[in-house]
Amino acid sequence: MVRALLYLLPFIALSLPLHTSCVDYQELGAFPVAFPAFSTLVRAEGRPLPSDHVYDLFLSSFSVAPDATDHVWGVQDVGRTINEPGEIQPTLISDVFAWPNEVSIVPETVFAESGVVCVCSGRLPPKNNGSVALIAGWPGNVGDAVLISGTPQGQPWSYTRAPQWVDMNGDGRLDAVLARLSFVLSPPPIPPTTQGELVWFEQPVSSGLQTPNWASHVVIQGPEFGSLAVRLTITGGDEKQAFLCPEYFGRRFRIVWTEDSGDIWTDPTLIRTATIDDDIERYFDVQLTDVNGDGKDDLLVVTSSQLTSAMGRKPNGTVRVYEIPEDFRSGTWERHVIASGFSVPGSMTMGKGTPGSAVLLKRDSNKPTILLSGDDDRHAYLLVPSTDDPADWSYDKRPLLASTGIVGGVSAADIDGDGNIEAFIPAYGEDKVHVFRFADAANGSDVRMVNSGTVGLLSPVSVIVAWLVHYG
Ligand SMILES: [Ca+2]
Ligand SMILES: [Ca+2]
Ligand SMILES: [Ca+2]
Repeated sequence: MVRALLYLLPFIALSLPLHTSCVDYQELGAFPVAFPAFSTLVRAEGRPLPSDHVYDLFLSSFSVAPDATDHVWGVQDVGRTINEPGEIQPTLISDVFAWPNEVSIVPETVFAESGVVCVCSGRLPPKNNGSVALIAGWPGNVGDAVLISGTPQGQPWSYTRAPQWVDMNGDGRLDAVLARLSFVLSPPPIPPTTQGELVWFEQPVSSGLQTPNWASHVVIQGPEFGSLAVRLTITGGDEKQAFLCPEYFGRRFRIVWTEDSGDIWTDPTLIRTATIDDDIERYFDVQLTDVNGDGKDDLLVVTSSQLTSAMGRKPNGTVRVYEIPEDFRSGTWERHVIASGFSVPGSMTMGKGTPGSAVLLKRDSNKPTILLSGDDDRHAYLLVPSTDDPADWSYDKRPLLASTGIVGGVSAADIDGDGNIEAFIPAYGEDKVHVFRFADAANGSDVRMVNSGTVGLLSPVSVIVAWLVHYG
């Protein structure tokens, strides 16, 4: 339905002069995938590999049409053909999932076996219940999906981001920890009611890879789309296991840990949370990485813009960095907003959001440029640091790509070992994945590249469709 609208509507050709002073880039090309949504690059492991720089690419794709078949794709050693992206031919991993979201690989440490793909899917109507599923055998003849996330009769949940693998009960087996969302759509104008929670699925004593319906345990209520497992310092210099929990609907950003000295999460009375921020933004994504190049990890966080007239103001989608305090349980997280002013084009903004996911284009010790998906604003951006000074948090936001529809989850790595970073940008409305290469500009040079794209006028679509597309 949305696709038909897109193609029927007139496009406006728009040439964007793109200008960066400390990063050089080129679009290598693109390859066709219907409705590409999430992209994930994973370092290949477990099989004879030609070099250290071997990455597999995973893609999810879904359609808003009620009877559509959705797909999970993989590209083995995507670096081999990266200079001719048009020759990239994804391999079908599965078409049994309704609304597949993030696709990733399960670390070899989980099952002592490489090549296990994990798929998270959405529950949203008109599709079926969401799930967390394991598929063994990648690359090659993959097996059937094993759904570890509970019984079909239970409450329907949607899973967006890949699990964090942590041994939560101390039995030596890594368990799957995820945020999940459940909500019920009502006839407009009644807004959907939402419930989010951080949950872990307990790896069974044996045959975890063949066993469906792992026992589930809820840690806290709130997180909906994602959580990130981290080990952070406390007073005295020790480290503790914790989970960073952005909340989109809850409009707060928290961290959760257990007071158990061995980081065992089975006693609910020992679980604690602290609020990192709650400035009414919609917290959407978090990564642990050294953003400013001072050698210490920071939190790279995206908050999403969405019109909320009921509150009398329009929240401002942002990219921001939090510096981690000495003791994460009690310290203050210093915030630096490095990009803001994102908005969804058009008059129909309900249920849409911008920006989307961010990834560091990290090559060496320099302060890295950030690649950012604009999501519903139909662009991809570069956030280019103004200087290499770690104390300078100013960035220039520069458009990299103008698309005809939603820009999906971006991914980047040096996938062919040439020292430059390659990035994949799914263009949902174009049925293709764009491929870019980034390099440091030569000293003193001012690199410039002109890219042309088209911007489509997306006519108003129903709130439900907007919700589905954004959160599928
Ligand atoms: Ca365990
Ligand atoms: Ca840092
Ligand atoms: Ca490269």
